[in-house]
Amino acid sequence: MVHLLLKLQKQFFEAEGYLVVENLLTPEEVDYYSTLYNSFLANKIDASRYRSDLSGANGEIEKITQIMVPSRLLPELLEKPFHQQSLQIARELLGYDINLDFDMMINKAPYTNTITPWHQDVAYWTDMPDKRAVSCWVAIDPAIKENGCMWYTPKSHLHPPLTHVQTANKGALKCEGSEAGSVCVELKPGSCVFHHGGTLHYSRGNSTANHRRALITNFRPVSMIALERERGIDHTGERKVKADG
Ligand SMILES: O=C(O)CCC(=O)C(=O)O
Repeated sequence: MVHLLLKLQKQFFEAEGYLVVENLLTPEEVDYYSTLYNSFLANKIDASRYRSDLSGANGEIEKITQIMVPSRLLPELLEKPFHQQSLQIARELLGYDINLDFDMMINKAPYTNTITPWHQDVAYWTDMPDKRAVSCWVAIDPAIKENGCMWYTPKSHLHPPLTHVQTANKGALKCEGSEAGSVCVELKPGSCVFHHGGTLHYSRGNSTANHRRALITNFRPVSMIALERERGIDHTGERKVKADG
């Protein structure tokens, strides 16, 4: 079997809690996802059930559009390169019992200048006996500081989770975090970054004239996905604050 990752990359992920993989997708593949993404944003594919503004704002313009589980509406996505290759890398990082839990789209609209607050993904999830979890965030547009590329706090996944609170109007969860001591990950379209479920991260707002579109897959052990489903959790959009710690 062909491995996509080097041993050193896996070691980097384990130590730092994130890993950049350049050129996961070809320019042609990025074009495919770009067209599809725009169909979702323009409601040509009706995702209204799974769509919300992560900023918590209720205005006419969505600042941070979040569309959960796009592959439920378009199952063919599961067979396409992003899902297939991010799954393979997730397995190389965390083990061969890992599978897709959910996917999502997060877009920052032009000139909306709204941060995604510092948080750890574990704060969104029910507590799991097996804590292995990894997300893959692929840039569909160039992701730069000015439009809201991701920032990570290295090694933060090695500590107990921080206390989170929910921002207004069922907006995103947030905790304490800082750009100082964190790493800014600018990406070309088609390049991606993996982060552990415990890694502290955030993004600045989009102060540019263009969209900042990202497609995200999230992976965890098959047995933990089954446990989540037993508990009624399918990541279609509900947002709950987990107990502290
Ligand atoms: O795209 C963003 O600004 C935030 C993404 C995020 O928090 C995540 O993928 O876990």
